[in-house]
Amino acid sequence: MQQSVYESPDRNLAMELVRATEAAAIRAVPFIGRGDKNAADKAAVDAMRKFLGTVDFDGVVVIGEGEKDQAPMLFNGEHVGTGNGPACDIAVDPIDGTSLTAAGRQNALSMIAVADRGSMLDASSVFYMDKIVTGPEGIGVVDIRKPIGENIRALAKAKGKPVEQMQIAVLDRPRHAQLIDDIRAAGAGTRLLLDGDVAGGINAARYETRIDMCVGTGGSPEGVATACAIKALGGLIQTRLAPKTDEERQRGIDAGLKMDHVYTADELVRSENTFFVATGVTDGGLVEGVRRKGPIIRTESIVLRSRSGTIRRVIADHLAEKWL
Ligand code: VTB
Ligand code: MG
Ligand code: MG
Repeated sequence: MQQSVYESPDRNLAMELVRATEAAAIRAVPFIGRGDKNAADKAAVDAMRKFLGTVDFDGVVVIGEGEKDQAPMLFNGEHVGTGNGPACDIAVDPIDGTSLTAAGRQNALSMIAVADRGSMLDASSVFYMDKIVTGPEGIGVVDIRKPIGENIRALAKAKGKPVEQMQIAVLDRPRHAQLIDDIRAAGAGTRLLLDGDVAGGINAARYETRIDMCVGTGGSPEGVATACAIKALGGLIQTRLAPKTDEERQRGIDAGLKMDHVYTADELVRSENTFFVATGVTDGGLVEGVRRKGPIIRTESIVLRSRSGTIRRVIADHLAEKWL
């Protein structure tokens, strides 16, 4: 990796980033359950852009989620931050789960991942990737090229628990019908996600959750963002690009991406200095959603930093009068 001419992003950046995801989550609240996912996304995108503009760093958006769904987004190549300070790559999803938000369902969150400039894989030309994510026990044990049943058995053994107790998170999509059958046939249980395989992946890697593995085909942006989090959590992530058409495949190849290649965490994000921050929009398995408590708006966020391996939960009480 090319060494940045600026200093590396340091620990303080995490606290600055959490302000941006908090703002995006708070601004999305009026749109929860209102049926308009683009309006929710736009409110979050605008808030995130505005808050990031005040942060002392020189960020460039490598992955601004939204293109696949033709939703409002921070654009790939867009510069964010004051321009003073560390040069960083950014993967951002102002709302992961805009449909969840619009419907008033659980598990919508706002997230941003940051790493040293030039370190994130720009997978934007291919919208989907196959992914497998586990905790540290999966390293050297699980392999995306192997059948799912084999992976589940191997991970169960490494974790020292019966296969029957294994819980596998999968996006609930028609494309996963066979995968879901195979998981159940192996004797494990599925935890079907309506959206949000970033939170699913993090929960697979986190210590003390009920999810053992997150698997299936999901968004490429979410894959790179998840890798930033996994580098802090110490788990396993493997992905393989999953173009839907020959044309998309060729676009990926032209952009320098390797098809049929298993991308590891280190290939998805080459930096050892990654940050991952998420704030709940609606209540979820990773973080609670925004809630109003009289004069206060309360947010819950998770802040991960790979250098230290720390996971922090940040509960913030914001004065409602300043926001409304
Ligand atoms: C997933 C999921 C996201 O997009 O990555 C996904 O984690 C996959 O695409 O929350 P499809 O929805 O087309 O299956 C989201 O659902 C939305 O960004
Ligand atoms: Mg989104
Ligand atoms: Mg998303």
